[in-house]
Amino acid sequence: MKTLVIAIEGMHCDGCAETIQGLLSVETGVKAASVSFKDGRARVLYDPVEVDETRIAAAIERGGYKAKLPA
Ligand SMILES: [Cu+2]
Repeated sequence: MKTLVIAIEGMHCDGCAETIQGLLSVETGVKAASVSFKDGRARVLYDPVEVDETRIAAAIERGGYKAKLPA
């Protein structure tokens, strides 16, 4: 299991964070996700066999937000 902390742009309120949390939690391989509007980022616990960072970022962007993978 791996943890990814990913910066997110475009959240306006706690509702946005909840929306993203929902998108992440249905992604295959994601075991847990917590999104903070205040911090502008998500912490995602995932199984690297089932999903990778690119797909996690894509799940966030499906909601209309911008995800920035750590360099
Ligand atoms: Cu919002």
